[in-house]
Amino acid sequence: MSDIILHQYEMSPFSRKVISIFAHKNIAWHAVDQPITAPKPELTPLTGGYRKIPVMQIGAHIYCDTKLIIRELEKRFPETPLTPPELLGAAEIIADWADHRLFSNVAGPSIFEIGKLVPKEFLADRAAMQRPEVMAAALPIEHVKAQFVLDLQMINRQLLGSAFMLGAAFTLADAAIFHVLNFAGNAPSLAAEINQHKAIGKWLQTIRDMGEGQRSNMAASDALAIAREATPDHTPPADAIADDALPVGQMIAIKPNDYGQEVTTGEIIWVTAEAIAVKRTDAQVGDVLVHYPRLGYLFEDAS
Ligand SMILES: N[C@@H](CCC(=O)N[C@@H](CS)C(=O)NCC(=O)O)C(=O)O
Repeated sequence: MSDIILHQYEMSPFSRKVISIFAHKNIAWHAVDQPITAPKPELTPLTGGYRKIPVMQIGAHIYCDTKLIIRELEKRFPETPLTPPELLGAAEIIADWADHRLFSNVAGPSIFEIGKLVPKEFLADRAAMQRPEVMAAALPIEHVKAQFVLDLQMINRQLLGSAFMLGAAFTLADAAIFHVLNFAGNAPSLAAEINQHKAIGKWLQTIRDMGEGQRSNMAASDALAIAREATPDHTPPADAIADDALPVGQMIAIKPNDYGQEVTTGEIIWVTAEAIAVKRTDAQVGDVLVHYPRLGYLFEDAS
């Protein structure tokens, strides 16, 4: 039986990003359905607060954020590598652009157009996730759509010359742009713009045809039981560092620096230049090790 559990929901674009990696690597994994709005009482015992989707669980190890989840999959499943080392920097920069800038040009118009398909509390939940300054800076919807059209032109230019974003093979750059455009396709006016570009349509279909890896479903209660029965491994990775700002043993509060700023508090077990692992003890699941990337997260002393 596979150890990989993905806490996700069907409509979640960021889950689709990770699922395309499962497909590429043909990984066997379990899908646990989580609610599309807060509260998430069968997720937060694992994360300690973080409510974004997806979250990957392996035993009592909890991985937050797709950036980190994908790095972990690359380490654990090196047989079908995702991104060659000489393209990794470019792929990560493109992924960051897609996850934030491209996504923000898609999220507003999509939610506006698919609003009727989602429960009415969805819109209030998403509005509450935004920081006040983000809400205040909300841009006119027609402008955002026009920006999306320009984004599509850049993506298309790249795909006219190669099968995938960075050449002949699927990489992280494809996974990151794919999940956003695949989601955008739910909104009729954005789908119409995507359909203007044959190369993009063909590339989207190629990635859809890759499938989802070996997927099976799991109940959330079973995932919680797995965490409860497992003991997290505290051994630091080979690239662990000593960092005076994040000393091992200190209690630390972690939250995203963009939207959805729920806090996870735990004891630092190890840090690398790019990631951090903290230990939490939860009444439902016992000891868990929660892993975060450092890019995009704020850390505050909680001792
Ligand atoms: N930086 C995060 C972003 C994840 C994200 O924004 N996920 C969306 C769903 S696709 C989310 O959590 N929305 C709020 C929710 O599901 O409660 C990542 O890469 O994992």
